[in-house]
Amino acid sequence: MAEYFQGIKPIKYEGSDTRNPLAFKHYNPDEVVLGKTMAEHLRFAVCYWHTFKNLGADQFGGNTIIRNYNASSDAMETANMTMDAAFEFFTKLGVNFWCFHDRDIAPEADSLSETNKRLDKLVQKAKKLQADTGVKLLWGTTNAFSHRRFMAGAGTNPSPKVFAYAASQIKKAMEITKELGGQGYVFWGGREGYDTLLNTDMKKELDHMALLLQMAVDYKKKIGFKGQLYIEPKPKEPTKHQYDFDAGSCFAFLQKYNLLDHFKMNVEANHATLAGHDFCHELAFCVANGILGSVDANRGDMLLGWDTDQFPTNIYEATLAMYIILKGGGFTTGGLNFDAHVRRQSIDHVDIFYAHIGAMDVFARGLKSAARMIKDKVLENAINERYKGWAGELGSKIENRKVGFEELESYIFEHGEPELQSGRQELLENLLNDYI
Ligand code: XLS
Ligand code: NI
Ligand code: NI
Repeated sequence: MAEYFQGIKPIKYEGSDTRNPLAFKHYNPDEVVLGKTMAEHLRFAVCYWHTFKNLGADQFGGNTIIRNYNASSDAMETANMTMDAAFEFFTKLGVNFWCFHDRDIAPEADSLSETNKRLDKLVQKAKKLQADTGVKLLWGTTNAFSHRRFMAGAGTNPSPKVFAYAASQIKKAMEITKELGGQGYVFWGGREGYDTLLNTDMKKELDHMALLLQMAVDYKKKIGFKGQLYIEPKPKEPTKHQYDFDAGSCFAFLQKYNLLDHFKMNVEANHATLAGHDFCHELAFCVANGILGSVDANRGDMLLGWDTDQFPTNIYEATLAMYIILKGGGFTTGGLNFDAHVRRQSIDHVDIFYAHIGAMDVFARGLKSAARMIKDKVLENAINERYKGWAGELGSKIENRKVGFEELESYIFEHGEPELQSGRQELLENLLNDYI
């Protein structure tokens, strides 16, 4: 088989003193941290769409990146070469998982049935490559947002015929995800929102979006797909407003439509910031409500207000994120998927290696620091101390609904002003920095 990433050998852990830019300084897959290996904790995945299909185009200019696996004028041949290159990359990088949209791996044909036949060919190829390399599928998904038929949404489209098309695509994408042993399936509603309220029946659209998800749940049961379903919140872009705005609005939506038992969240760092939150807020909200599933690990740029999908580099944020994830019980079906692409000027194939190595090292450092914080109970002790009143007599009476407004009023009449305590934010910030 052709070698696409020539001159690059499998990436190894060499420790923090190495000067080799093509080695891990912190990610040591077999090193045990809190009872599990780093590979088991972090469950890194490479995404197909950005890493192999992104060629540097932006709103103002076309492709800048030329790939040797993208060289054929025949779309199916290109698809085959791209997949060979992808598995060579996964193997050389040493990740255990990948993620893809149906349309990433096989080009559309003139009809859905022809498109599905093309897809089947690439799925068989992926199945073989997975078996040969041991790389597994973290999650699959469908692209129901790029083609012009989806310009007004998929499940929220004003036309039932487009709804039917989206349903057919999801049906097939769930089948192939099952065929490839996928551990999850993601719904990202790129165009499930609106561009203007002037042409939008919001109630109808929300009801229809729920119907599409309910049908997906039914079909999942029917085919016996055991993977976890995820919703990936994002507040906007490409729409002005996306209904899956953030984890909080998805949580409310799932409850309203009786879908909560079937879905967890796939939290993307850059989407959190677009929603006016931060990555850790979204993670903490999900942990607090038992809906954390998986993570799209990337970052935005403070000065650019869109989904720039850059590789994560912030050790501080990765430490707190890993702390929240570990305290939430860690990943089960999910993992850290690098939904990120190299910058437009990073045109060499070595750049996608640097990007992933750096990002993996950032989360490996985050994991190790978070594990030490957990062992030392730094935040845990401070939080327990802060809430300790709730373990006392008054607190437990309130929590167990033994008292109401009248009893609480009498209590205050009798005991007077509550005593106050410091929030200790600066001390805790200093302590966190000590662990990084
Ligand atoms: C786009 C999303 C997308 C999903 C998968 O902003 O992040 O890439 O992860 O459809
Ligand atoms: Ni994403
Ligand atoms: Ni995104």
